[in-house]
Amino acid sequence: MNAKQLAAAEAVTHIEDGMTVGLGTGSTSFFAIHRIAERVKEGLRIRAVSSSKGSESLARELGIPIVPFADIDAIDATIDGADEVDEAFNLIKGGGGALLREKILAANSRRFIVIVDESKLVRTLGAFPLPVEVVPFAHELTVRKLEALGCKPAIRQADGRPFISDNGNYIVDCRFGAIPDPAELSVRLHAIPGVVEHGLFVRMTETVVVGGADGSTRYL
Ligand code: ABF
Repeated sequence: MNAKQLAAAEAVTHIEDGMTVGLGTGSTSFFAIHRIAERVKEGLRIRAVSSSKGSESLARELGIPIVPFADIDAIDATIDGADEVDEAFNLIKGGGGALLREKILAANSRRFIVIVDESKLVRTLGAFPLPVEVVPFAHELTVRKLEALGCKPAIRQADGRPFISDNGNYIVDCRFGAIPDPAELSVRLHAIPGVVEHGLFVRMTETVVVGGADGSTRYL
Protein backbone atom coordinates (compact mmCIF):
# COMPACT_ATOMS: atom_id res chain seq x y z
CA MET A 1 0.00 0.00 0.00
CA ASN A 2 1.10 3.58 -0.70
CA ALA A 3 1.09 6.32 1.94
CA LYS A 4 -2.46 7.49 1.21
CA GLN A 5 -3.76 3.91 1.26
CA LEU A 6 -2.02 3.29 4.60
CA ALA A 7 -3.60 6.36 6.17
CA ALA A 8 -7.00 5.40 4.79
CA ALA A 9 -6.78 1.81 6.03
CA GLU A 10 -5.79 2.97 9.53
CA ALA A 11 -8.67 5.48 9.66
CA VAL A 12 -11.20 2.82 8.66
CA THR A 13 -10.23 0.70 11.71
CA HIS A 14 -12.23 3.28 13.73
CA ILE A 15 -15.46 2.40 11.91
CA GLU A 16 -17.70 0.09 13.94
CA ASP A 17 -20.95 -1.81 13.40
CA GLY A 18 -24.03 0.40 13.55
CA MET A 19 -22.21 3.65 12.75
CA THR A 20 -23.33 6.39 10.40
CA VAL A 21 -20.25 7.28 8.40
CA GLY A 22 -19.41 10.43 6.43
CA LEU A 23 -17.50 9.76 3.22
CA GLY A 24 -14.93 12.30 2.09
CA THR A 25 -13.78 13.29 -1.37
CA GLY A 26 -10.43 13.07 -3.14
CA SER A 27 -7.97 10.28 -3.84
CA THR A 28 -7.14 9.52 -0.21
CA SER A 29 -10.83 9.39 0.70
CA PHE A 30 -11.50 7.14 -2.25
CA PHE A 31 -9.02 4.63 -0.77
CA ALA A 32 -10.99 4.83 2.48
CA ILE A 33 -14.26 4.23 0.62
CA HIS A 34 -12.78 1.13 -1.03
CA ARG A 35 -11.60 -0.17 2.37
CA ILE A 36 -15.02 0.49 3.93
CA ALA A 37 -16.65 -1.38 1.05
CA GLU A 38 -14.37 -4.38 1.68
CA ARG A 39 -15.47 -4.42 5.32
CA VAL A 40 -19.13 -4.09 4.32
CA LYS A 41 -18.68 -7.17 2.13
CA GLU A 42 -17.19 -8.92 5.22
CA GLY A 43 -20.35 -8.08 7.19
CA LEU A 44 -19.83 -4.57 8.62
CA ARG A 45 -23.23 -2.92 9.09
CA ILE A 46 -23.08 0.85 8.51
CA ARG A 47 -25.02 3.66 6.89
CA ALA A 48 -23.19 6.35 4.93
CA VAL A 49 -23.65 9.90 3.72
CA SER A 50 -21.41 11.53 1.17
CA SER A 51 -19.56 14.81 0.65
CA SER A 52 -19.82 14.79 -3.14
CA LYS A 53 -21.61 13.26 -6.08
CA GLY A 54 -18.33 11.56 -6.97
CA SER A 55 -17.85 9.82 -3.66
CA GLU A 56 -21.55 8.93 -3.53
CA SER A 57 -21.48 7.21 -6.90
CA LEU A 58 -18.28 5.33 -5.96
CA ALA A 59 -19.84 4.21 -2.67
CA ARG A 60 -23.05 3.03 -4.36
CA GLU A 61 -21.04 1.19 -7.02
CA LEU A 62 -19.09 -0.60 -4.26
CA GLY A 63 -22.22 -1.54 -2.27
CA ILE A 64 -21.95 0.89 0.65
CA PRO A 65 -25.49 1.80 1.82
CA ILE A 66 -26.05 5.53 1.25
CA VAL A 67 -28.93 7.04 3.24
CA PRO A 68 -30.70 10.39 2.96
CA PHE A 69 -29.80 13.05 5.52
CA ALA A 70 -33.47 13.01 6.64
CA ASP A 71 -32.88 9.51 8.02
CA ILE A 72 -29.96 10.36 10.33
CA ASP A 73 -29.61 12.35 13.55
CA ALA A 74 -25.84 12.76 13.43
CA ILE A 75 -22.74 11.32 11.82
CA ASP A 76 -20.60 9.13 14.05
CA ALA A 77 -17.39 9.52 12.04
CA THR A 78 -16.35 11.26 8.86
CA ILE A 79 -13.13 10.27 7.10
CA ASP A 80 -11.73 12.84 4.67
CA GLY A 81 -8.52 14.09 3.12
CA ALA A 82 -6.96 17.54 3.11
CA ASP A 83 -4.67 19.68 1.02
CA GLU A 84 -2.70 21.10 3.96
CA VAL A 85 -2.56 20.40 7.72
CA ASP A 86 -0.79 22.83 10.05
CA GLU A 87 0.66 22.20 13.48
CA ALA A 88 -2.62 23.18 15.20
CA PHE A 89 -4.55 20.68 13.02
CA ASN A 90 -6.13 23.50 10.99
CA LEU A 91 -6.73 22.42 7.41
CA ILE A 92 -6.99 23.72 3.91
CA LYS A 93 -9.49 21.61 1.99
CA GLY A 94 -11.31 21.99 -1.28
CA GLY A 95 -8.73 21.12 -3.89
CA GLY A 96 -11.36 18.74 -5.20
CA GLY A 97 -14.07 21.41 -5.16
CA ALA A 98 -16.18 19.67 -2.49
CA LEU A 99 -15.36 21.91 0.48
CA LEU A 100 -18.94 23.04 1.24
CA ARG A 101 -20.39 19.55 1.59
CA GLU A 102 -17.18 18.33 3.28
CA LYS A 103 -17.44 21.08 5.89
CA ILE A 104 -21.13 20.34 6.52
CA LEU A 105 -20.29 16.68 7.16
CA ALA A 106 -17.30 17.56 9.33
CA ALA A 107 -19.34 20.03 11.40
CA ASN A 108 -22.02 17.41 12.03
CA SER A 109 -19.71 14.52 12.89
CA ARG A 110 -18.94 13.26 16.36
CA ARG A 111 -15.49 12.44 15.05
CA PHE A 112 -13.76 13.96 12.01
CA ILE A 113 -10.77 11.84 10.96
CA VAL A 114 -8.37 13.42 8.48
CA ILE A 115 -6.15 11.21 6.32
CA VAL A 116 -3.05 12.51 4.58
CA ASP A 117 0.43 11.64 3.42
CA GLU A 118 3.50 13.53 4.66
CA SER A 119 3.35 16.00 1.77
CA LYS A 120 0.28 17.67 3.28
CA LEU A 121 1.96 18.62 6.59
CA VAL A 122 2.99 22.31 6.82
CA ARG A 123 4.09 24.72 9.55
CA THR A 124 1.78 27.45 8.25
CA LEU A 125 -1.20 27.11 5.91
CA GLY A 126 -1.32 28.99 2.64
CA ALA A 127 1.17 27.64 0.14
CA PHE A 128 -1.82 25.79 -1.31
CA PRO A 129 -4.30 28.29 -2.80
CA LEU A 130 -7.33 28.57 -0.53
CA PRO A 131 -10.52 27.41 -2.31
CA VAL A 132 -13.52 29.67 -1.70
CA GLU A 133 -16.99 28.74 -2.97
CA VAL A 134 -18.91 31.76 -4.29
CA VAL A 135 -22.30 32.20 -5.93
CA PRO A 136 -22.11 32.99 -9.67
CA PHE A 137 -24.28 36.09 -9.28
CA ALA A 138 -21.99 39.18 -9.34
CA HIS A 139 -18.97 36.91 -8.77
CA GLU A 140 -16.75 39.58 -10.35
CA LEU A 141 -17.52 41.85 -7.39
CA THR A 142 -17.07 39.05 -4.86
CA VAL A 143 -13.67 38.23 -6.37
CA ARG A 144 -12.58 41.84 -5.87
CA LYS A 145 -13.55 41.64 -2.20
CA LEU A 146 -11.47 38.47 -1.89
CA GLU A 147 -8.51 40.19 -3.54
CA ALA A 148 -8.82 43.04 -1.04
CA LEU A 149 -8.08 40.51 1.72
CA GLY A 150 -4.56 40.22 0.28
CA CYS A 151 -4.69 37.28 -2.10
CA LYS A 152 -4.37 36.63 -5.83
CA PRO A 153 -7.78 35.14 -6.75
CA ALA A 154 -8.41 32.88 -9.75
CA ILE A 155 -11.77 31.45 -10.77
CA ARG A 156 -11.21 27.69 -11.12
CA GLN A 157 -11.66 26.53 -14.69
CA ALA A 158 -12.74 23.19 -16.18
CA ASP A 159 -12.73 22.60 -19.93
CA GLY A 160 -12.32 26.28 -20.66
CA ARG A 161 -15.19 27.48 -18.53
CA PRO A 162 -15.69 28.08 -14.79
CA PHE A 163 -15.70 24.88 -12.71
CA ILE A 164 -19.19 24.35 -11.24
CA SER A 165 -19.39 22.75 -7.77
CA ASP A 166 -21.97 20.09 -6.89
CA ASN A 167 -23.98 22.98 -5.48
CA GLY A 168 -23.95 25.03 -8.70
CA ASN A 169 -21.40 27.58 -7.49
CA TYR A 170 -17.97 28.76 -8.62
CA ILE A 171 -14.70 28.03 -6.81
CA VAL A 172 -12.20 30.86 -6.46
CA ASP A 173 -8.67 29.69 -5.65
CA CYS A 174 -7.14 32.42 -3.49
CA ARG A 175 -3.34 32.49 -3.37
CA PHE A 176 -2.43 34.03 0.00
CA GLY A 177 1.09 32.59 0.25
CA ALA A 178 0.80 32.28 4.02
CA ILE A 179 -2.18 32.22 6.41
CA PRO A 180 -0.73 32.71 9.90
CA ASP A 181 -4.15 33.25 11.53
CA PRO A 182 -6.71 30.95 9.88
CA ALA A 183 -9.43 31.77 12.44
CA GLU A 184 -9.19 35.49 11.74
CA LEU A 185 -9.22 35.01 7.97
CA SER A 186 -12.21 32.67 8.27
CA VAL A 187 -14.22 35.44 9.94
CA ARG A 188 -13.25 37.95 7.25
CA LEU A 189 -14.15 35.52 4.45
CA HIS A 190 -17.58 34.79 5.93
CA ALA A 191 -18.27 38.56 6.11
CA ILE A 192 -18.19 38.84 2.29
CA PRO A 193 -21.68 38.58 0.73
CA GLY A 194 -21.48 36.05 -2.11
CA VAL A 195 -19.05 33.78 -0.29
CA VAL A 196 -20.86 30.52 0.42
CA GLU A 197 -18.03 28.74 2.25
CA HIS A 198 -14.23 28.48 2.26
CA GLY A 199 -11.65 25.73 2.62
CA LEU A 200 -10.20 26.72 6.01
CA PHE A 201 -11.24 24.04 8.52
CA VAL A 202 -10.32 25.71 11.79
CA ARG A 203 -10.06 23.50 14.88
CA MET A 204 -12.49 20.95 13.38
CA THR A 205 -10.44 17.81 13.90
CA GLU A 206 -8.47 16.13 16.65
CA THR A 207 -7.45 13.10 14.61
CA VAL A 208 -4.99 13.32 11.74
CA VAL A 209 -3.65 10.02 10.39
CA VAL A 210 -0.44 10.29 8.38
CA GLY A 211 0.68 7.61 5.96
CA GLY A 212 4.45 7.40 5.46
CA ALA A 213 6.43 6.53 2.33
CA ASP A 214 8.30 4.04 4.55
CA GLY A 215 5.13 2.01 5.10
CA SER A 216 4.39 3.55 8.51
CA THR A 217 1.22 5.19 9.78
CA ARG A 218 1.13 7.63 12.68
CA TYR A 219 -1.27 9.99 14.45
CA LEU A 220 -0.19 13.65 14.58
C1 ABF B 1 -10.66 16.43 -0.33
O1 ABF B 1 -9.47 15.76 -0.56
C2 ABF B 1 -10.42 17.88 -0.50
O2 ABF B 1 -10.94 18.69 0.49
C3 ABF B 1 -8.96 17.95 -0.56
O3 ABF B 1 -8.67 19.01 -1.38
C4 ABF B 1 -8.61 16.66 -1.18
C5 ABF B 1 -7.23 16.16 -1.01
O4 ABF B 1 -7.01 15.41 -2.14
P1 ABF B 1 -6.20 14.07 -2.14
O5 ABF B 1 -6.73 13.22 -1.02
O6 ABF B 1 -6.49 13.51 -3.49
O7 ABF B 1 -4.76 14.44 -1.93
O8 ABF B 1 -11.07 16.16 0.93
